[in-house]
Amino acid sequence: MVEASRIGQSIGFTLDRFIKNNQDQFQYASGELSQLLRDIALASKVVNREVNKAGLIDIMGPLGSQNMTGEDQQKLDVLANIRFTRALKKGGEVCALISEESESYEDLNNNGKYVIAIDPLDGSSNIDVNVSIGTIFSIYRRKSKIGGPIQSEDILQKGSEQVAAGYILYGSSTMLVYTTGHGVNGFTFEQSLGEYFLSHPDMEMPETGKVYSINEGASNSFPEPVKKYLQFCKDSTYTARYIGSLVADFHRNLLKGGIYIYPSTAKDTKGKLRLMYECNALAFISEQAGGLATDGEQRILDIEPQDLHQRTPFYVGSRQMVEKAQSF
Ligand code: P6P
Repeated sequence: MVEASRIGQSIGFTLDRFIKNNQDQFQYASGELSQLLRDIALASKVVNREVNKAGLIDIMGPLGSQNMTGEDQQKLDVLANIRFTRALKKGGEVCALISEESESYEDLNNNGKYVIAIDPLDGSSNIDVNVSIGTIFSIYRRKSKIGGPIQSEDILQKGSEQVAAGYILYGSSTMLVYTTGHGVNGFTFEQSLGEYFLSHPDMEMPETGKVYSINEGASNSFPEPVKKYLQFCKDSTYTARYIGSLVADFHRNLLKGGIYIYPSTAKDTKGKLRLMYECNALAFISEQAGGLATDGEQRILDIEPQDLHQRTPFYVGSRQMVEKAQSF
């Protein structure tokens, strides 16, 4: 309770102040985490400004190129990737960056002690229709010798190796939510001051809920257990909510309770979502908030990655709902 009250008293603290007040929880040199989160917060402020005026400047619409996974790149995707890469390179703490927008990892700072996996702008197909979009990031500690060449042991780490993770939701308000393994805290961006303020201390995902989030357009090719679980949701008169932007759907479930499912389908036989820079971060956050995240069989955080861009089926949300879905 002491912990919660300490955090409770911090409502209204800026992100910087909150990190400083809680940096003793970070198992490595405290200044490093502050620098990493400051770099990410800075880049998110720039991206937020560009997202908020996307309609005004000709930076909308497809760039005409495709990212390495063959998805149409929206101009803001590319801009966001540049912003986060530049901020993290300048910050000096990151040795390698894994991004949805780049085929291989990027070498940033040879003496950096951290590896970051990031989806700079997830849900980008929603940009042109003014629907919330998000940034998702995972932070790992480098395993190999500092200053030496990056090794695959640095790059392909299990989700359980994350030292921090978070997301930014560019929605009706812009929020940054992160964990370092000691609970989950949410910060709301105050545009006029250009600062994030603690608005959601000690976030906890409700044990259960009545919202299921899945793209039923693909339901004909869902695995039988998923079809059975969906029927259970309908028989239980649950509500269907699908924004089509992972961060927005996840954030709603974190606050109100619910389950988000992206199963394997005929089109995406391993699921559509990416383990390294979408699912691992949200799985870490959901477990820290009392929720659950699996691939239908095992914890997302236990999956041994084989490839930077590998996909996985994703069942995430309120503990009892994910357990129920697993029971089918
Ligand atoms: P579908 C957006 O492209 C995304 O990666 C997630 O943000 C979102 O939840 C999902 O894909 C939507 O995919 O196949 O339902 O359009």
